[in-house]
Amino acid sequence: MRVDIITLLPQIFENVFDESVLGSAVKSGLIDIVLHNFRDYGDGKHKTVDDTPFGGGPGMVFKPTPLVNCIRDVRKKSIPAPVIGLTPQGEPFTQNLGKELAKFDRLILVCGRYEGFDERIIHEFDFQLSIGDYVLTGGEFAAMTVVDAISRMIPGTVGCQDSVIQDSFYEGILDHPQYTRPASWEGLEVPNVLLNGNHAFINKYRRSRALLTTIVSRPDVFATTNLSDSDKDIIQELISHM
Ligand code: 6GU
Repeated sequence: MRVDIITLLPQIFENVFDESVLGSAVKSGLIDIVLHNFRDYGDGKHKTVDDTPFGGGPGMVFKPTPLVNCIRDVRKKSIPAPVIGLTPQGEPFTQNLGKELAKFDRLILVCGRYEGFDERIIHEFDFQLSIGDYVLTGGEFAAMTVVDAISRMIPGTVGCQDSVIQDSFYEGILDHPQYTRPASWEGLEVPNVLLNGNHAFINKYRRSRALLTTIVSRPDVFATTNLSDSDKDIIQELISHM
C-alpha cells in the first residue's frame, strides 16, 4: 500500500515509521509512505498557507488554494486513491473502518492544523476521519495512528496473521488477558487452565474472559457484538456462576 501524507510538518514523521512492525513493513516495501509539505504550494514569497477567519475570532484558517493544489498534484502522482481529511469532525476511526481502508492500494491523508480548514476545502476530501472525542493540535498524530492501525491488517506486515485476528476489537470484542513466565509472581498466579495444555479448555477460557472483559469495560462495544451460539452458552455459564 502507498500512503501519501499531506502536512505542514513532515519532520514530525521522521523515525515514526522506522521501528517494529511498521518499520519492517516499510523496509520490505509492503507500505510506502510518501510525505508532502503543502507549504511548497503556499502563496507569495513567504509561501503563506493560512489567513485570519472571515467574521473574526481566534486562530488562523487554511486558505483553500495552496492545500487544494497540493491535494490535486498528489492525486496525480500515482494510482487513484481516496483523499481522507483528518479532522475532529470526521467519522470515528474504528477497527472495522481500518479493515476496509486496508483493502486499498493507496490512501491520501491530509493533516489539518490551526483552527481548521476553509470549509470549501472539504469538497476535495472523499471523507473525513477523527481518532476520538478530543482535539489534537493537528492531524499528524491521527495520521500516524491510522497508518499504524491499518498497517497491521495488511497481509504480511504482522508475522502471524492469527495474532491480528485475535486482536482486541478485531472480532468486535476486546482481547483476553495474556500471561508468561513465571507462573507465580509476587503472589499472583497464572490461571491453572492455561498451564495444563488442554487447548479446548484454554480456548473456551480465553473466549469467556474476552467476553467478560468486554461486558464490564466496554458495554457499548458488547451491545453491538454478534454473539455465536457458543458465546451465548459461555455467557449463560458465566451468569450461572454469579
Ligand atoms: Cl483527525 N485531528 C485533530 N486535530 N484532532 C482530532 C482528530 C483529528 N481526531 C480526534 N481529535
